[in-house]
Amino acid sequence: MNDINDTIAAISTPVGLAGIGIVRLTGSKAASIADGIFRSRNGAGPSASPSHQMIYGQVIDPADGRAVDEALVTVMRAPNTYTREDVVEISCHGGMVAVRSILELVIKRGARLADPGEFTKRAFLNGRLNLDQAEAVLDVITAKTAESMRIAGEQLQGGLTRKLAEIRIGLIETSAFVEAYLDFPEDEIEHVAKEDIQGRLTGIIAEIRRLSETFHEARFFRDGLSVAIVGRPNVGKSSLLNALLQKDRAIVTALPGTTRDLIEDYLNINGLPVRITDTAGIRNSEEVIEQEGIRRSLQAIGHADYIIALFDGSEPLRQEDLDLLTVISGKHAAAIINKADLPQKITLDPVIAGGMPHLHLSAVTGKGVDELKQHIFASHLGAWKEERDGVVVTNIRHKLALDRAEGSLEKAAALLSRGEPLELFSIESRDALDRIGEITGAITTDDILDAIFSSFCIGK
Ligand SMILES: Nc1nc2c(ncn2[C@@H]2O[C@H](COP(=O)(O)OP(=O)(O)OP(=O)(O)O)[C@@H](O)[C@H]2O)c(=O)[nH]1
Ligand SMILES: [Mg+2]
Repeated sequence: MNDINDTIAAISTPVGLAGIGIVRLTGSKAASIADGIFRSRNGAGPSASPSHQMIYGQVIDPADGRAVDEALVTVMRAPNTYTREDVVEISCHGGMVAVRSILELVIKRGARLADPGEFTKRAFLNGRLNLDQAEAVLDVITAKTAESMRIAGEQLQGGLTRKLAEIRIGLIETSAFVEAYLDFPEDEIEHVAKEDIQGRLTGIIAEIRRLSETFHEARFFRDGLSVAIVGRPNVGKSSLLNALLQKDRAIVTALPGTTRDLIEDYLNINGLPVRITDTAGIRNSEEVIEQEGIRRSLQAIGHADYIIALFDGSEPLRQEDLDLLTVISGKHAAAIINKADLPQKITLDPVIAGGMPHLHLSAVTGKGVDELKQHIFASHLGAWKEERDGVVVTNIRHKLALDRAEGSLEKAAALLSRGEPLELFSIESRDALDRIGEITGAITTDDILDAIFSSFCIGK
């Protein structure tokens, strides 16, 4: 376990061709470490710099006095910083060399290389962010559409924290009411008191459930919706991928068995990030490479949230098409009939018999492709418009904690209506409070924190 009192450092920008790169330090020695490697134009070291002001100068290798790069250094003193500790940011040239050299220098001067997410972990441990806000930082960084970013941004700004605080206050008030009643257990007020508690509880349960249910749709904005295009060879899967992406992403030829591997890309449908996968055509093949491709296609069917089963409308259904219908039966899928620009020879009965929605389109002319996009969106986010103004839950950890809180309160309500002693009610309501505390990080363990922050990038 790394020491939280260490001063840590990391490259906070991607290492690669870029105008500037930033090496960031946090901890009590941040400014003094920077003093040892930086010479400002006016001679004053970073530790003498006013807080939150940039100073211009050169990064120097103290071993030989050599100038490493020209840089702007900002010292930000605790507590008005991301981590609530002293933070130093060294902005130098981007690319592979400058940032790495500077990182090496600060590490030689006593900084430790930061773990993934360690800056944000400190922001949480030092009370600047709640745990749900800290998690939202990662969601902001990984957001693939403006809508995903908006949702993550609201969570980062404390939208979920405030909603949970409301629920928490409601629960505490109800518990206080119960405690008060326990002190004056007179028979004639019992009936009124119990009804009131019951009413409050029902309201809180409904509120928690509403929040938890937003997860079913909202999660796709965080994790993306994964869609696989599958079908026998030559039906136009790669052509459809290209038409959806509006770019020449996959090789298309008239030869069956063109695509051998999974081809993935992202598509933005009304702000929903959709990871779309083109697959190898499924058929009986003796060829080893193709067999492996087909194995991966079947795997993709297993992993996708939604399956586009593609058929060639210009030909009658073949045995391979019927086999595909069997493979995907019971899965969340749509039958898409391609090549609508050609005379149609397909018989749709076996497709329709499965109860799957079906659409006609042409990957070559593009007719029907927008309708398919809207269909994909609506198939998973049918109710999204009504939801979008309220607080939503996108993280499975939060959803599970809400469900457990709801479960405890359901138990509390049942105890109450069975006329069990109110003391038992208090145990359940306290448990619900703990579950909500797990979301915000009021209650947490090292394991939970490690699991959350290890998925961050280094430098955040
Ligand atoms: N007329 C017409 N031809 C199409 C359409 N979509 C695809 N094709 C043609 O069908 C042939 C096969 O297209 P691909 O996109 O490579 O088919 P695929 O399903 O990816 O095939 P495999 O990778 O072999 O499994 C190509 O000659 C395409 O030009 C369409 O909508 N209309
Ligand atoms: Mg293909």
